[in-house]
Amino acid sequence: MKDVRTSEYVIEFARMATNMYRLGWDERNGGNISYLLYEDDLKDYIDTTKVIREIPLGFDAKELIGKYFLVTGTGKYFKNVERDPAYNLGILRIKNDGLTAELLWGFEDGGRFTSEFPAHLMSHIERLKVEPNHRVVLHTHPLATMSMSFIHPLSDREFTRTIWKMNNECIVVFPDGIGVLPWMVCGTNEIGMATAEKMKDYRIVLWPNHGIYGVGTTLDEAFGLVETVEKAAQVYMMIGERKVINPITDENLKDLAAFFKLNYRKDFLD
Ligand code: 2HA
Ligand code: ZN
Repeated sequence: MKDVRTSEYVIEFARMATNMYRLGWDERNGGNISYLLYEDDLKDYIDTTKVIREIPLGFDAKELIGKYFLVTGTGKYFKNVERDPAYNLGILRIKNDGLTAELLWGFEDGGRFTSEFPAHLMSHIERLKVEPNHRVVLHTHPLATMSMSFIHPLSDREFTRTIWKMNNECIVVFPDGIGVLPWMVCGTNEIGMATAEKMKDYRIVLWPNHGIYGVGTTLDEAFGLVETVEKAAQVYMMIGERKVINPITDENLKDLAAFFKLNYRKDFLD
């Protein structure tokens, strides 16, 4: 067996954690990522018959039985993932009872998965229903998006409209818009269920006063969604109270949608 730390997915995952830390998105133990892996990814690296230990999930994930996830650990810092992946990350399989994670690699200090793992798994379940190639759930605390959530109305429509109008690219990258939750206690099954409910329609979910979720078929895609929202939120925060005299209008957005043949949320434009 080859060293898991030399696998393409661990290297890419760890690099992304470093990048997100450097962007200032993941202070201390902020943020978490989970990445759906397949037998084919594991076969050269892990003996999947050897379970290191079992960790209760705290909810029923029967839709994901037998699926493998590479995931960040609770209390672990993004800053440190690349230096020591086997301590900060774990590879888990959802056991055939649907209630337990089987640790196959990592969490070498006896640690466990991120406190947001229920929200991740519930989101994986919903996204797999609409996108069979779905693989990544990413949660992070980007500065401008968080800041904007303190001062902007929190409806899917209003938040999406404003972000769409901060950069022409936004409606092209996420024509499906942004789902916005009310303030909720993080780390609970309740916020997990509310996030997953939004994931039926959206690939981006805002947790006001806290951070954001992005999903994708690849790490790059999930990251790119969050990066694009964050850039638009930076523009919004930089404009501040000043009067916008050259806006992106609803008509402009409709022209973009027509040109790029976007299946966008039509009810979000006037
Ligand atoms: O993992 O970001 O939401 C730490 C968090 C909790
Ligand atoms: Zn968080």
